[in-house]
Amino acid sequence: MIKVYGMSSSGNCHKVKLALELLEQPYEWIETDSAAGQTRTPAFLAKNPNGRVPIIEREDGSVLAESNAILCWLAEGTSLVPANAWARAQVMAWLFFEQYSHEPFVAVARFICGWTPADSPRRADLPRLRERATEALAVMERHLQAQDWFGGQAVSIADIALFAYTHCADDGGVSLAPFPAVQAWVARMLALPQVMAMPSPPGLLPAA
Ligand SMILES: N[C@@H](CCC(=O)N[C@@H](CS)C(=O)NCC(=O)O)C(=O)O
Repeated sequence: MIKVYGMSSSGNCHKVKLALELLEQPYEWIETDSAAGQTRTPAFLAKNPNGRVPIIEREDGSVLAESNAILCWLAEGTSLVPANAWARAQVMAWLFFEQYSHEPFVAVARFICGWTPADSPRRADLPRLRERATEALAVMERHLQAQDWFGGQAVSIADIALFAYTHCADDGGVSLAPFPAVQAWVARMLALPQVMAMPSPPGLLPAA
């Protein structure tokens, strides 16, 4: 059985949980609190020298890091990845978009609001992060005005990757209110029986 080392309130880790649930694949979840330094212990660094969750570990001890690489591996040959090469490349484009243009802003704003003290100097970054997060959501809105899903005609790993931090963007003070198509897509995702919302950060502080 696959082991997943992840933190339940992390969107990158939530992606892996959602994919395994959608694929109805059994797994063992090992709660690993990155905010408490559990990804920086010698034992964890031996598995992932980059010191971050999620990782998956197979029965032979081999390890894979990076949430979107994990999604690709888990979903290989399933309905969560289109068989057509062009459609599959579109899915990849959204995965790279998520890591470069979305997660560094939506997720980081949420991290600052949820895990740093109210007087943290990092809070000075929030206006810029929220601006960039809103730009990413506008790109998603434009796509979703014409299509129900990110990877073609059905839910795919692109939807899983983007859902992870989008559905709780408000935790970081990033509003979905200007984006009705994004809100409708979030509702479509949550209507899937295997898809659940992510737990809030342990100490969610006022977003302002
Ligand atoms: N690009 C990585 C990002 C992983 C990441 O940033 N993980 C955070 C939790 S969301 C972490 O483990 N941080 C611990 C640390 O930096 O010490 C992925 O998609 O898996």
